[in-house]
Amino acid sequence: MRVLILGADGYLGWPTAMYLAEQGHHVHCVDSLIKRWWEMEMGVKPLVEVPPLAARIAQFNKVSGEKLSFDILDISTNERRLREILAEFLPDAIIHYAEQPSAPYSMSTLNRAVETQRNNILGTLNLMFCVQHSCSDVHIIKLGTMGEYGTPNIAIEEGWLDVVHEGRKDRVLYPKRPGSFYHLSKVFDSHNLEFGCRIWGSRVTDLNQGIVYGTSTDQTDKYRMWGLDTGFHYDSIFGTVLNRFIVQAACGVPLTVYGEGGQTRGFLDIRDTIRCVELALENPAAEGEFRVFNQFTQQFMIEEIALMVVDVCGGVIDHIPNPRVEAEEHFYEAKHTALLNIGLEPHLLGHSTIQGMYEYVCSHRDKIDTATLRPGIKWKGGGI
Ligand code: USQ
Repeated sequence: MRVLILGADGYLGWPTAMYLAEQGHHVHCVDSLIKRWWEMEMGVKPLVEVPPLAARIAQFNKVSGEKLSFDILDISTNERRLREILAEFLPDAIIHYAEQPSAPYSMSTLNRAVETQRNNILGTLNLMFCVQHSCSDVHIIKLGTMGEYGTPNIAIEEGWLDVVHEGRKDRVLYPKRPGSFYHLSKVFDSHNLEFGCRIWGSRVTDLNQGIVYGTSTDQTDKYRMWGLDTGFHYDSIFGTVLNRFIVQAACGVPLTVYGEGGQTRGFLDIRDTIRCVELALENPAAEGEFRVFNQFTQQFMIEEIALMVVDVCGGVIDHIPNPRVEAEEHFYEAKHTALLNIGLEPHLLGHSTIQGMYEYVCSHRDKIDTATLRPGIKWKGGGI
């Protein structure tokens, strides 16, 4: 298939590009490189330095014999060039990762809340219109988030809810109660995309992904010696919780459980992210279908995650005051059968995965900037 990956320079985009190229797909990468600017703005870096996108694509093409192509492009501001790329490349599917991914970043100041929503919502809206104009039959695979649902006191369905109200039935988008301006941006995206399906007949799969962990995929392992790792964040802005706990254990500082640690979330291995996207690619949404998959494999409380890390890597847990506003003890039961039904075989979290991540992190221990580990951004009291 001809696959366009938006956000190909990121933690998920880069290993997805390498994987799909190795499966024989014709992959074109697009990225604005703005995440690198946000990292500089916040004073954080991935654990292992990530070469410029052009350099790593050239290196991958050289050592793998595959042929990734790329464009540097901001889809949220340059819809004209996006339209040209669609017309030139004629994709069968578009994988859209090109969004600001951090909840704390979006909660830090007014400008960053605006930047998050501008980048994410306008990027998706531009994509929808350009697809409609240039290749309306293309399948859009969009990275959403489980955080769109929040933590309701009823079971979470996969995107849609059947309701009976005053004796009448309907099927509605599952109610959303997101926990940050970042998560809100994804809610807006979902509504815009569903509207596009309903009005224009677009084909969309919205992957409501849980918290991703992992340092490695088959391709990053295979090509590591050529500097083709993915950008692994452990800081309090872009690092996700399990990745952070492993880094904290590796450098001997306490694991920062926010508040009680009873927050329950869906989790998945980075290798499963890539497989889920591939499954969506192989099983496209129908014309006019807004299809939602809840993309995670296991649910855990944050305290459980911390205890698992301590069990494998050692270390101590510090319950620090929660900088976020979120329920610390709550009901959580999220459905996630759709991807299993089309062939997902999950990598479940256990001793060997944590051990593997720990060894990878320890081999780069000298690069850890411990000053970026403690959270500095509070949900209440953000600046202008
Ligand atoms: N947490 C801690 N200690 C830490 C970091 C986080 O206790 O040091 C807690 C948070 O309070 C939260 C949970 O762990 O309850 C998850 O935090 P996170 O930073 O790992 O994840 P989150 O901010 O929800 O966002 C991440 C990704 C985002 C993605 C989302 C999936 O950054 O792009 O959309 O996970 S989900 O959480 O399912 O919405």
